[in-house]
Amino acid sequence: MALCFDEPFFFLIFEYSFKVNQSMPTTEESMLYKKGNLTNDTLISLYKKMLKPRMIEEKMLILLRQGKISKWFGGIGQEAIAVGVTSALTKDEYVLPMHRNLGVFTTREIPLYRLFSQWQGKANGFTNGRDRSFHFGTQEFNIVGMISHLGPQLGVASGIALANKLKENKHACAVFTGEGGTSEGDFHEALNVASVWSLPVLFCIENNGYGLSTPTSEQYNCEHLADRGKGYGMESHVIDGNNILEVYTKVSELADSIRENPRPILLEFKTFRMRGHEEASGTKYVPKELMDRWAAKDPIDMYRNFLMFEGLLTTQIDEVFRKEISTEINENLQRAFDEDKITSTKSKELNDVYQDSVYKEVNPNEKKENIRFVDAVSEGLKQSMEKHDDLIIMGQDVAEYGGVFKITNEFINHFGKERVRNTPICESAIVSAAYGLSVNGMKAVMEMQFADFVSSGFNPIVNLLAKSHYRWNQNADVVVRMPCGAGVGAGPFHSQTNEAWFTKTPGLKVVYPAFPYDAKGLLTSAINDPNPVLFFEHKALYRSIYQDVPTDYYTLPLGKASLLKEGTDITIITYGSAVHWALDTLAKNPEITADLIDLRSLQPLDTEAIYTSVKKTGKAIILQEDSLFGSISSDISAMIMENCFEYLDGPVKRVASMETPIPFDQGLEQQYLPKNEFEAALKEVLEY
Ligand SMILES: Cc1ncc(C[n+]2csc(CCOP(=O)(O)OP(=O)(O)O)c2C)c(N)n1
Repeated sequence: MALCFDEPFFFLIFEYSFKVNQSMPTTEESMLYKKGNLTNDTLISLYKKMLKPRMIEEKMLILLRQGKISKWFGGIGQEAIAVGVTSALTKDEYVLPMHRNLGVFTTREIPLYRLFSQWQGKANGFTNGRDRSFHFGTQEFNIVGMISHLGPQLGVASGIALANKLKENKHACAVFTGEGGTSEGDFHEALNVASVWSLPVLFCIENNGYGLSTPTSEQYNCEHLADRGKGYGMESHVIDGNNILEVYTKVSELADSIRENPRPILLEFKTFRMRGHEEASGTKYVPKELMDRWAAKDPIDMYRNFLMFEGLLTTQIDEVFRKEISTEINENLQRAFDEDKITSTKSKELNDVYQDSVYKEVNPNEKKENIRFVDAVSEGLKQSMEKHDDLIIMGQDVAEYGGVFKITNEFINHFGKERVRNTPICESAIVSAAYGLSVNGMKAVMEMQFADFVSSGFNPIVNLLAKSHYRWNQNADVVVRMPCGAGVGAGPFHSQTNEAWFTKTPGLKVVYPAFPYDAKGLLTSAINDPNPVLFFEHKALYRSIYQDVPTDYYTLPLGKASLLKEGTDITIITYGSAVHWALDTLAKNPEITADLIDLRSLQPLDTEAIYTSVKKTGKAIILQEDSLFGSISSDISAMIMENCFEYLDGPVKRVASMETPIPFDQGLEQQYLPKNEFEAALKEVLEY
């Protein structure tokens, strides 16, 4: 039953309260609450909103003991924060909770049976049984759930806030982290980006005393985490996280303020974790006095006292509220328990890893220009920016400077600084922000200055972007451009071709063109594709390879190899700069007639092109620039053995770089690369 103060029910409460108040002492806690001009309706509704997650949790603890649910991360004692913050936002504003923020989900009024189904891994949940507890999001309720790695959540909020700011929709956004999570680099990166870009986001730290078993004294060395705001040039506040009115009033005021005047604010809510990190782990390491002290500050008990003192609540009415919630919990739980266990098929699971993308072929026009690889990438990117108004480019030095390879030269003159964004040096936050843009309906291309530096943004790529669609049906419309490769004397940190780090990860697409024509057409398609794409651009090809390329916009399909040469002796499978080594070798040895396959995409991989050719020639050699072990050539070799064994007239050969880091000295680098070994290896297989 919803409580409304112009209904007769109100008078009933009032009567009761009046009587109760006669005998109720003034409590110290009551003095803590400042109701300002909040209506009685709001005061009561905040109470009920806190009561619900508390009662759900109490029920969960019983179910846990009965072995009916698995892990549980308790937020008992912290409800005022999730409830207060969520109540201060409008329902169309995004909120990004963590593992103790049940109050976010209940305040957004997600039907409880859906939450219970989620926790039981059932179909009425949000992840089709694919992810657990609070690791889910829902666009229906504008909630973006966490990934286990904690920190990336903050960068996602920066991306969502960026989209809000660009859309000028005057939306605020709130993201949560524990104080433990603030030690991650992602925290620093996300706050710094949000500050530099004046993004309307509330960064909410729930400082609950412990990160698993680690007390705050071993987590950070400053008095208040909010003090760090100063270092980011950011307004910050310390808030009593157990006082619902302080949380709600302060956050409402700040949310209003950032809607009008976009900027990030850091909020530190002081509270305490009253249960174990997760239920099974207990709280032995927490001193009893500390527990007792905080138990006396329970946000719900204190607030109840206050409401009673104010004459807005009585034990009888409290009982009515509890009964209502209890009935709602029990009915919804029964519904979730009655729901069948989830079933699926392998093909459904595989289909859901990527969002369906319909390839729209746009044919090149007649007019062509002879341009370099680097120009083709630039053209594809520029024409995509013209085509998609919601496409944002982010990267280090990409704006006025035009990027270190000048791919985005003069882009700001055409598209402005809002869409061509210089970023601080913070790959992880920018990948996360790119995901946030996508969650909020925009598209992003991020330029890694060098592919090597993707290691600093690795976590959000393989955990956030790659798993998102499978986990909660949320696509990640992000292209990460990867200037890569050796042969330019750049040493171990500017020469890697690290595609194998990503081809291993389901959920990512990996594209690796070898020619200007392919680079332009595949880049436009990668940008059209709603899935995350790692787009490799070999630096040594940038200014050395020319081709006639259509001047207008066109697309090429991802996942289709190109048969560069046809022959009968052998199949050569390769990609990237190694395509050119193979071409050189064949030019030098005209007597060899080979099928030369340029893969162009590594994920999806055109296995049909490979098998068709190998079945025809009976021999296969795979040439790549990457070092051998654990690389794509190993998989292709195994796949040929498994699918074409009866057609083979010799062993499949792999030719790849040495198992060392990439040396700087040009002589050493040439020795490292397999270019000069390919000819001999090819002849060896041919003679077999
Ligand atoms: C990157 C990463 N390292 C370690 C963990 C394991 N872990 C999960 S929660 C947690 C403690 C988090 O503490 P805090 O951020 O303070 O949040 P709280 O659990 O106290 O709410 C740890 C260490 C993790 N999930 N991710």
